[in-house]
Amino acid sequence: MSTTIATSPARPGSPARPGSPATTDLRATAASLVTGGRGILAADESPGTMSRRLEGVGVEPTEEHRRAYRELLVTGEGLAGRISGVILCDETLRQQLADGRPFPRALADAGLQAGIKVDTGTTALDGPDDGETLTEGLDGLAERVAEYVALGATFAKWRAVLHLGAGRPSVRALDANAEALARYARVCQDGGLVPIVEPEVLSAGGHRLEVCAAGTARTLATLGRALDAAGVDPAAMVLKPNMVTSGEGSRQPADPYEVARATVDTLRATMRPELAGVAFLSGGQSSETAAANLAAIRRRGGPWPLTFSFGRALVSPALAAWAGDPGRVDAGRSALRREVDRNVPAA
Ligand code: 5MM
Repeated sequence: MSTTIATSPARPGSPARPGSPATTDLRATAASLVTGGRGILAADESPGTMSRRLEGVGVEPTEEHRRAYRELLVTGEGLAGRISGVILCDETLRQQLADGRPFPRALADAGLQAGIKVDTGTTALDGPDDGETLTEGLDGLAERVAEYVALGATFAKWRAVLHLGAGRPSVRALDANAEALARYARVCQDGGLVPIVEPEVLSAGGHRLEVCAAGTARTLATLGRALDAAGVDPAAMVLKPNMVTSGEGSRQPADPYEVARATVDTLRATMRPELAGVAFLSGGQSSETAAANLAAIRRRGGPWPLTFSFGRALVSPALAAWAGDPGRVDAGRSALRREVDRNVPAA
């Protein structure tokens, strides 16, 4: 099966517009997030999302339960050799572990970097019935970045959401979200945070892999042009894309070989080789499927480190194993460790 990139690429390889003052420190931080086979744990569900997930395992959705769950995630033994950092939301970044240490301090003590989700969520792009969204959060971003740096964060994350379907993603959705992602990335680099740039093409639907490949190619090509125009230093950022898969409702799911070929080919056609790295989201795939697809993507290879920045594929088993029971914290940690190990290549 061949995959056609139905869009003009972002001229990978041609020089970026000069302008970003990204330093060698930022480039080193970006590289450290994605090298050595290590990945990034996405534990940045906003309070509303986290509360729904707690309720899903029968736990009362209080601030203290959200805090205790995140403490479980970041205090497992041996995480530092396997993950480089943890993305937190604003609430968690300001919370403390039971021993009184702020989360960023506890992460640093464990050899892990603290990341912060700085987008403020999605809004309807053209009205409530439109179905497409724009991610917001640029207002006051420079000031918030300065505060997050002071609180100990070294990197940030912003997630744009693109939908597949008739006429989707629309040019308006692509342009608006790419512009916001690029402005976010530039503000972060100017303020001393490595931006993780997350354009997620959702997997909802029963479509074939080629549909996802075409939508992802258009998304990444638009994003690449916006990043260049904003003067973002590609070597001081991490891209967090979806894998190119068939739709989650597809009757004939693409196998890991097909996913890897389409994913890497799409990335190669659209993104600069100077990127610090690519850390994939899991996008609702099962833990097993996400790990198998990532392993195949790594085998295919690219000019960048290829790793994971999974949320659900890493933490769902841990949340279920813990289920709010203080006596099952170790069971939760073991479940997380198992999923992390599944995605870290053998040395
Ligand atoms: C962990 O969930 C993140 C934030 O969710 P909300 O802001 O919607 O509460 C989310 O951005 C996540 O980091 C990415 O979608 C990747 O997660 P998955 O589960 O797809 O790997």
